[in-house]
Amino acid sequence: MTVLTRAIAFFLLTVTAGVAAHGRPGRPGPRPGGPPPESWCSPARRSQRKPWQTLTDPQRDDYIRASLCLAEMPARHGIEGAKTLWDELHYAHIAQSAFIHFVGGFLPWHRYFLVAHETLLRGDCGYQGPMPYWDQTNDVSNLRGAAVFDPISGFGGDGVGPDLCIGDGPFVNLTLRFNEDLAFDEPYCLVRNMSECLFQGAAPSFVNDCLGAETYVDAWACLEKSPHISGHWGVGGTMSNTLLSPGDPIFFLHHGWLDRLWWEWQSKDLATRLTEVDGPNIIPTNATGPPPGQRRRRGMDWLRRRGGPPDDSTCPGTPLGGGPGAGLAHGGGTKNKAITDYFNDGGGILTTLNHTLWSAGIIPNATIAEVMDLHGPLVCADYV
Ligand SMILES: [Cu+2]
Repeated sequence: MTVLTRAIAFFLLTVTAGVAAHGRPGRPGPRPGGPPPESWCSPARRSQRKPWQTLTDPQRDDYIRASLCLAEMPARHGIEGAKTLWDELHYAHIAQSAFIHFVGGFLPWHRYFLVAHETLLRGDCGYQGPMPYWDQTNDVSNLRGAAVFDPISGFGGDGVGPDLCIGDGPFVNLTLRFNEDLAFDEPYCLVRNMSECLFQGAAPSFVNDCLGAETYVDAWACLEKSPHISGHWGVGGTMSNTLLSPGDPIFFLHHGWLDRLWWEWQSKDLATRLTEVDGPNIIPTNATGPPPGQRRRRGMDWLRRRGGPPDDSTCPGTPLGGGPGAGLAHGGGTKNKAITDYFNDGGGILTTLNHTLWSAGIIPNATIAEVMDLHGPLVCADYV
């Protein structure tokens, strides 16, 4: 059994483990042992999510400190090959990449992953400030000058040299371990290869198109393409790899922005959109993994060859054409019950509120229903 099939087997086994309590270390939480009532998340309890640009210098410093702490704290979730908590977060995304992208659960799973990340930041590394996100509105024409990439107060800048490892900032020595196939024998660096051109899909005009969508499927497919892909490809390198992207700490700020946009869309009609989810629960082909026969590609090999944008020919045509969601939004999922039954979607090929969300044991499994409301007890956050 390869490492990857072992991981998938682990995933399929543990994803059925049920939904447990929601105690969250580092935050005021309910008593362990039972889910809190819906009313638990009072405004005073909500985690504040703010644009990075609005954080004070001490808040930025503390967030960077806590992020570096995650990359040093020993792994503790039983994941083979993981040395640090950062590795474990990385693993949780890589191991199920084919089940969380280009599917209806894309937005809910990444919301849940933000909670997993926040839980570790606060519980293991003592972070107490607001959760930052990357508001990209004003950075479209000046990607490299964006505050988030400041080498002193931010996440450092572009890649340099032949390997395009980042050349400055606090994460210059960050070590990534898991490769696309979950092998972990050859650590590698954080790579960036910025493209302002590929970032253009983050422009407000495209964002506003998504916010105007009428249905969940249209909103999800729109958001996952541009601005989502535009942020990944605009930063490039590690971020432009569908599996490996959470290795770059900017990933969590990018997905915070995307989640804010989903919440903004939901907030236009909460009566409907707090329970509206749809789309396939699995992609028809493993579009996010390496081609057959190339399973053993190393993370660094991939990044060396494709450290740049996946396809320059899409530039300057914006928004990105043929991206995720295209042709998938209304079906195309597998009918292989051996897989779909594990998600608790009733055996069908469409994503339901009952769909199981899994984080390799970093936080308890949850259902999509539990992350739909930002003010529910599981997420309990506010975009301010
Ligand atoms: Cu992802």
